[in-house]
Amino acid sequence: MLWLLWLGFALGISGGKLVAMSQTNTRLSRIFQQMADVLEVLGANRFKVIAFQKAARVLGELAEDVAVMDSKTLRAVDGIGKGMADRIEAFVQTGELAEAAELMGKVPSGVVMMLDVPGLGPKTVSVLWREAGLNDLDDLAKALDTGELEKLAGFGKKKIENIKKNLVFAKEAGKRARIGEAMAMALWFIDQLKGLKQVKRIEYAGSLRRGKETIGDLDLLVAADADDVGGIMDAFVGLEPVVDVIAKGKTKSSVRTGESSGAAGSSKGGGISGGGIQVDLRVVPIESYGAALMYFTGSKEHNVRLRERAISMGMKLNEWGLTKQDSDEVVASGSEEEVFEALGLAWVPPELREDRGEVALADKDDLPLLIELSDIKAELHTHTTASDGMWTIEQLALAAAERGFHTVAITDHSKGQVQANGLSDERLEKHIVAVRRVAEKLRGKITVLAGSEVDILTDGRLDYPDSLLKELDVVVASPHAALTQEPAKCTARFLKAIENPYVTIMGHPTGRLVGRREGLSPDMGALFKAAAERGIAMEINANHWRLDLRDTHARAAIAAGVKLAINTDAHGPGDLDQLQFGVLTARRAGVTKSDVVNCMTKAGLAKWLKSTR
Ligand code: DGT
Ligand code: CA
Ligand code: CA
Ligand code: ZN
Repeated sequence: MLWLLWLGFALGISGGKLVAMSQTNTRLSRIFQQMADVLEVLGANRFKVIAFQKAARVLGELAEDVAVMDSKTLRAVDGIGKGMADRIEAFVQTGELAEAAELMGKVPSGVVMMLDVPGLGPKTVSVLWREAGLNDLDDLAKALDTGELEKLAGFGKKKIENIKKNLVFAKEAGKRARIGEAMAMALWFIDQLKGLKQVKRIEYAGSLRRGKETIGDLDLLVAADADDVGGIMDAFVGLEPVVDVIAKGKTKSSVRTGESSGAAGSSKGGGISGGGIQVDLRVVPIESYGAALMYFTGSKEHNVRLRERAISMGMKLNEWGLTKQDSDEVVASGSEEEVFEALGLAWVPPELREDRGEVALADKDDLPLLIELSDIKAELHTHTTASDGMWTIEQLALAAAERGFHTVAITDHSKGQVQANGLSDERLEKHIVAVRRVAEKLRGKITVLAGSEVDILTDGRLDYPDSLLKELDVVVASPHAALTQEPAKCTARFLKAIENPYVTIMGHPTGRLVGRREGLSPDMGALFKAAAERGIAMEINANHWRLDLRDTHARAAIAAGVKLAINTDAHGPGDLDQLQFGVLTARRAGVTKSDVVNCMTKAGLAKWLKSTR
């Protein structure tokens, strides 16, 4: 199971050891939480359930890596008893936990999937399975339609309506993996295969290369000689994560991995359930690599547009190349640039290939100069140990400095976020002093700003009084509760928050979780108008669970003249690496660096922050 450990590294590409640490903890935390859920479904002893829940929570928050802890230290961690410590050590040594697999075997996999439907807790799932005899999501859908569930105690009309709605969402979401998981998996496969001497080139194509927030399957493209294809395919289907070979051929093979990769969409499970992700590998001769990369990058709609253009120019375009219609003479095929050029087009960045007007822009050589990861110079939404983060103020600031940022804002949660240890008014006062102290100490290295991620309350008021907000340099106002509010109410709520004179950024404006929670649907047009007038920024939260504003929203935002912020919402080591997904989303929206406050110079950013007051 070495590849699992590698996934940890892949998720935090530049963080080195620290990153892998948090991944072991996170993975175990998820496994323990899922074991707690399954135990509860099975009606196990309550204390046993609680022990697993507690261990899951402790591991989720632990700053030190259990993989490198000595046995004594591990046993001394509050909330980790001897039994849990034994399990942790077994997992660290072998990369798996037999007990977890055994436990999962006692419950049909369809029942485990029910746990991933938002709003269905283990207690409800237990009743559905053990009393109503439902074994999977299809059973559940049928029972919802026939009205059979209304006979069960505790299943009122409203609850049933809610389950119905969430089931539709979960079924759709369950088919696709989040980009964070898909990216890690793709990089893992590429890393394994690029070392083969037969492989001349290898890249990921498809929706991943276009930076979509969710990925249906991975598309890998290899360049090699025809004689070498067999060996490459043998190596591919023999890789460790592969549990199922769907097809193995002379140009294409498809496999399925065993890891759920979040395909089941679970933020708590996602490890020991779920159906894995499909990986397609295609091998082409190096001469047609460019045309093939274009074809398999898609999107289908973009490809159709290009083929039409080729035909209108007396040519044919397919995965083998651009050829003359009458003679089949190859016009271009080796590189994407050559093919685009032969079509009279500027090279189109993959993120824009969605048939949203990009071909017309490429025709006029008028494509936007898209933002790049290296353009980001500031992080404006972070959490420390003061609320629910794993880093101290100084650790966080140093990590940001190491990335080459000139500014970082510390924005811990406000008091309404009780479960996230949000700061009371008094604690915030003290926290500001602590932040200023670190700022002084690190002067010359990085500018450290005092901020808050203040809750937007249900009625649009903020969770701190203006007198306190006034003391802060950065105020990120975000919704964390009432995330099913109806659109009109939610729009009014957010407009009120935007009007607050101290707000600088509106954070993750829908509160959705990709594949897990739909979130709010305010009238974005109205919000963008108000934000543009106030001169404040709307956030693209870069965490691959969030990614809101989403691409289409961000596109509308810049059209409305709204500034954007791209923040990681970092809670610990590795989280700053999430930035890549925020940048991909922005690129899909045609965002340039001048649209994004995180790309400003140090002085420019300071000036903008002042201007919002
Ligand atoms: P996904 O996997 O659902 O996230 O989305 P894609 O875009 O990766 O779609 P996929 O994996 O079915 O195919 C990869 C690319 O291959 C797709 O973006 C365009 C190309 N392609 C596949 N099938 C067709 C087709 O029937 N016609 C055209 N023009 N292109 C295709
Ligand atoms: Ca795909
Ligand atoms: Ca595919
Ligand atoms: Zn946050």
